[in-house]
Amino acid sequence: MSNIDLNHIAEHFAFDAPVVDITTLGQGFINDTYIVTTEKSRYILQRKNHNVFPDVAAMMDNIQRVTTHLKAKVEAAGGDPMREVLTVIPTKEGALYHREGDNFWAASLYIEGSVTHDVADTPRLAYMGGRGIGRFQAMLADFTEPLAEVIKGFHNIRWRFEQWDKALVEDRAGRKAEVAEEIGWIESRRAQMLGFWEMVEQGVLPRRVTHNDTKLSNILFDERDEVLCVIDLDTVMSSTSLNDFGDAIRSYTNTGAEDDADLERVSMDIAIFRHYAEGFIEERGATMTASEKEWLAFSALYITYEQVLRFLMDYIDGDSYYKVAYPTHNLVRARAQHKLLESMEAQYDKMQSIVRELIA
Ligand code: GN1
Ligand code: MG
Repeated sequence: MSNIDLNHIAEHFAFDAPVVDITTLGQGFINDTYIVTTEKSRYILQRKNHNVFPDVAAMMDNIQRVTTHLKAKVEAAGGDPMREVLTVIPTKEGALYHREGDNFWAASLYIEGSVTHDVADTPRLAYMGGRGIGRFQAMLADFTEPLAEVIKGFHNIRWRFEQWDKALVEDRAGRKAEVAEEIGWIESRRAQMLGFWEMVEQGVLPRRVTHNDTKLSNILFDERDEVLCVIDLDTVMSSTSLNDFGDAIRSYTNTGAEDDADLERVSMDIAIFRHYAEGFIEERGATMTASEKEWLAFSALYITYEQVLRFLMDYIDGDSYYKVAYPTHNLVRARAQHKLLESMEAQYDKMQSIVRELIA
């Protein structure tokens, strides 16, 4: 990034005053993120990853439409739309992003006084995370226009099976033979998982706005640890929004790490499940259909299964999608996610009865 003149990039945006400082905001595997300080306020400036997001214009258009809708809802409820919803800062020409060569840049308002958390290590954080995503979805329950599909077939298991079948035929890294047992995990649940997706295809489960990256760190909290705002809207798309619940359960409830080599440590913490579900249903229960309620708990199994498939497929493909720290990293991840899936399956009846109890 050193050869990019960030001051020059920043000049293209409609900030409120001259820029005095630009610093890197760490982390982030996908985009490069900076904090821009002007004489009056602070902003987030991001270089969007064009490999992951081939159509940045469509992505920014999704974000603009969704945040416009959210702001109207927050305003009507007497909240502060500038603090409770992400604000896209356009360029001086009024565009939602600035293109410079092969790089795409976008800016948003920095929400002062906000904090983030990485791990849901207390019941309250799990509950608050559920409320944050539940409220986000409730405010978008009447957003019915289709959104651009920014990543093809993201949680569409039919599409994942197409990629999977091809990966097995090609066996690009010559690793297929050594993972026969793991391949069996995928095949034995194929019909069940396809059955879930068919309900989305047939409209039994409605398509809604789905965030698609509901980890805890994508929620901003205020100084009293109340939810302020859901961020990282790059992957908002139309699909079943149950998957936002499922992916949160996959990440919040794991007693081990996503890539834990010690499978003894990996399981689903049913108490954390309950706290997250409680917060989520409090906010979202009223806008859910009967079939969404019935399949809410299953979405955790579906998303975790999909994650086993994606890690294992990437191992078979020779690690072309996920960054790996060592040669069997994707295989270790697949095994750990499979252990989590088994733990969810063993506790599925309990998950279902918790959901039913909370909805009643
Ligand atoms: C990727 O944004 P990040 O790193 O949290 C992936 C998710 C996976 C996750 C697994 C765009 O998410 O779908 O669940 O890794 N995002 C994309 O850790 O592929
Ligand atoms: Mg993300």
